Amino acid sequence: MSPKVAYVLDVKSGNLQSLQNAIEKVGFEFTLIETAAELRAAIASEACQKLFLPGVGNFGHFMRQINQLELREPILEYIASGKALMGICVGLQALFNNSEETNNLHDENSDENGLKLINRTLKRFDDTEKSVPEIGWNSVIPAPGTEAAVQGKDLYGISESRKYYFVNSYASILSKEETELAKQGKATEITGLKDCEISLTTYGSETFVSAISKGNVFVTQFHPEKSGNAGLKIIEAFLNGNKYTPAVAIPEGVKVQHGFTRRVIACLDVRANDNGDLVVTKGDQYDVRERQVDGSGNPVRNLGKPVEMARKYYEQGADEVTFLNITSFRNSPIADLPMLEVLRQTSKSVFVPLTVGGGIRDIVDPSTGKLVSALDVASLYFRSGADKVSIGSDAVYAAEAYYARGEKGDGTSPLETISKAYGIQAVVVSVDPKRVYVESPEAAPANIKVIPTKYPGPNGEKYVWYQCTVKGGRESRPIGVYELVRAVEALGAGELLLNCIDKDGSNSGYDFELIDLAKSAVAIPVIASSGAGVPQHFVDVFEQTSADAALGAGMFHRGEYTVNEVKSELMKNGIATRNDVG
Ligand code: 1PR
Repeated sequence: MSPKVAYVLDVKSGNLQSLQNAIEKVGFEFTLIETAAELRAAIASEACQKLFLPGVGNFGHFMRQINQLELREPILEYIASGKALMGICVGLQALFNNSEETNNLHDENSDENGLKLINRTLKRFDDTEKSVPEIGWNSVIPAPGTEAAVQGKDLYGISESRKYYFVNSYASILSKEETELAKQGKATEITGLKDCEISLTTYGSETFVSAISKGNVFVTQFHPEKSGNAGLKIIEAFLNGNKYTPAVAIPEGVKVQHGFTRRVIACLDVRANDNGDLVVTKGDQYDVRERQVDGSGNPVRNLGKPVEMARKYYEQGADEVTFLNITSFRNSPIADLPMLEVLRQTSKSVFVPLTVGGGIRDIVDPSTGKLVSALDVASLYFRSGADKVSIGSDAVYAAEAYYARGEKGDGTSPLETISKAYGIQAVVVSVDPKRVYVESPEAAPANIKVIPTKYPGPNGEKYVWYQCTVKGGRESRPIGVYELVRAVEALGAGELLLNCIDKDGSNSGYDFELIDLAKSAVAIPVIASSGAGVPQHFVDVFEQTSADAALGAGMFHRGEYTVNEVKSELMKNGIATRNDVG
């Protein structure tokens, strides 16, 4: 029997915590390989039979890291040895010749070139018709004529009826002619794909290669470690050497909707209560204290324990879980060890993306008096199990500075430093705007985008602009949402979490005018937030806006509805969603 050990190559380009948790969850030990010497020793060792090559972020950076660590040759030697290799995301891309993501696409000697095992170039998705990056859940279908398709089996457990989590702006996109060839069962005739068994995914109008099995190498563009139980099955199948597994039976009456889905996110606002315990809370327009309590003041609303609630929502089918540490603008997150522990515990049992926000900025460590950079704070969150960090207040300051500099970054803001180090897909900007009503567009401050509103203000004002705030809505800033989101996209945000203080906790549905405004400004995905009160609100926001995801808090925390109920309502209304519980 082969030893139950998974080896993982650390190219020092991103965060391996989620993969470690997934490997341990399926009963294998996790062994990190950090140097060329260690990799060569692993090739020689009987104990090493399965190696992961995980990657996130920028292709050029990933390849440069491989070269700097002198790993290029040993990786090729490992593959030549015949032992099994599984690449994930940029770990798939590394097999290709090159990517449009690099600046040196045509330079034969560039240290950003791929391993050239697949003679193709990765291309960027067309962002005129869809959000880029692709962030979310999509189907992975074996190309017609491949062994898995012919046998009706699943390649390493990848099931057509399931969805998998993707985060990518670049992919091995097929041309129209290549897509046609693939449909005719001739995928091996496509340039570079001879000897490959491929699976395909469609995003917008583009079809790309989302998984490849070639000899002892198996690679996926999606993240199995973040794809719930469906993804854990793939990791398990790879580690157990089960190339073809019986196809997952689709229960009677269940209709599989193929394709990209809109996401449903459960959000947990977390803060210390008056006894110092971290609790999940929820406010009305950001006020999280109970009202009209006699005598002893207004305690923080306590809706439950963060780890337990996150697990519950995962089990109910939440596509992502977000924690917002809502008082860390006052406290230092590095002093907030319980929050780090919440992340550590949650990430061991929640295998969908975890985002954490609150207090991501340069700070002074209260225990040592030393400056800790926002990048270090983010790294601490990533090491504790977060997949993305969310920046609120500091992103507003960065956007203001961007305009003050004449629409330029200077590379020093937390938004820029974190997205440079971890990739834009790891950085969400959380926006906390308030409606400001005006009688006419001229009545608003200069250079602020004003829109007509269907919901006039208290004095009948027919126009509105959305003013950004910082410090949990306590301080308004002289910048509008439209201006802010354009700036943060340029500075390296990969996604927007679009709250709305007027709607927060109101149970009256999302603010579509705000969502349309943000979507018109950027190509990155937008998460609608604030105001969800019933499952129908999720249907409405997906039918009436192009929001990529929708987030709910109070309606889930108060136990009024479950995430499954939201998903059922979406399916009833023909909106593609991940139906993947269990
Ligand atoms: O500024 O980088 O330290 O980040 C602070 C983060 O904490 C920001 O993302 C900010 O939105 C959040 N925050 C700060 N104070 C509050 C508060 O409530 N007092 N919560 C707060 C914001 C908004 C949503 C909420 C939705 C959905 N919470 O996350 O969950 O509005 O609620 P609903 O579905 O019940 O309507 P920094």
